Amino acid sequence: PAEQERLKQDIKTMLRRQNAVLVAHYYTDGALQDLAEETGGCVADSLEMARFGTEHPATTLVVAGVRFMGETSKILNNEKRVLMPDLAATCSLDEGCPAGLFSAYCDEHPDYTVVVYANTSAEVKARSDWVVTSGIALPIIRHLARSGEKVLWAPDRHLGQYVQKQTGAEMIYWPGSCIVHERFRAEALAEMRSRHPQAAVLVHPESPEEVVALADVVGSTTALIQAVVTLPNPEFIVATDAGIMHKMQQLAPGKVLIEAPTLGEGATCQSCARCPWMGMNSLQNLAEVLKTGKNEIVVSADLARKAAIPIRRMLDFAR
Ligand code: CIZ
Ligand code: SF4
Repeated sequence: PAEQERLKQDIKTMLRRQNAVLVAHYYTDGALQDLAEETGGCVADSLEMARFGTEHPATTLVVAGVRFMGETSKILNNEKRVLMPDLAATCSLDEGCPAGLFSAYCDEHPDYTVVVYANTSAEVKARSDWVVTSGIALPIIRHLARSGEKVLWAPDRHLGQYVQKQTGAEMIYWPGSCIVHERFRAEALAEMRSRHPQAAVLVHPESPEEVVALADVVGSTTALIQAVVTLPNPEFIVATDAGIMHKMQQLAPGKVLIEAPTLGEGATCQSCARCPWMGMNSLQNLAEVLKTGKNEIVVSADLARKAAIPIRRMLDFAR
């Protein structure tokens, strides 16, 4: 703890001296989330992280999250320095949607509007018409459906199918999934719910359809946090990355939070509902990048210009 305190003081000093601000995702370690808030940065979902970076005057953004979040920050703020605690922090959705193959898929379907989830590389974003996050996907797809557009959706097929059901849009899907959310199990969840009759079930739409079907609330991380604060239930069963519970518990200290069951739960599976890549962010490697300036995100000006168009379209729509 004394060591941890010293580390935090060092980080605070370096952030100040370098005119840097820390932006952390809800799925990262609680210590990082706390530090982001204590130092005037933000803890948020990917949409709010992107927006925060564009509005904050700092000249260095330190992004504690996964690679696509750092890239999005760099795309929107090409003149700023963007650092990440670990550049190997990727995402199964991003990894499962390589730009070359994706671009070919788009070329095969020229009459479709290309909508990609924020969890993609800069190259994939540059090939798209719209970028969306889970918090804004429904209204954007509804808007497109109303104007008669057909949607090519990538890369999370669970989220895509959920959005399709809600909006009735004509959609085709790239076959990607999140290794954390696809592990939630409907049968075990139903059983858990029957043991906790007072609990509300909160599900992120990256989860399989049969898990989403059991939810009292389906929504983005921000929406699920809001649900814990506003719903009267004393207990919540949470089907998304367990890192989110830090913020939930902070805002609603009296509520009981229960992790939803996952595949391989028990002796064979420690922290199944924890994104291994989000978990690569720590106070140690955060201090290290501030000290050395390593792990800077690079996106060429030309690529950033192209990828910024569909992201800005989303940000303008959300306004
Ligand atoms: O699962 C993720 O990586 C999420 C929920 C990202 C986001 O939009 O905040
Ligand atoms: Fe990607 Fe899933 Fe990890 Fe989010 S939780 S970064 S979607 S692998």
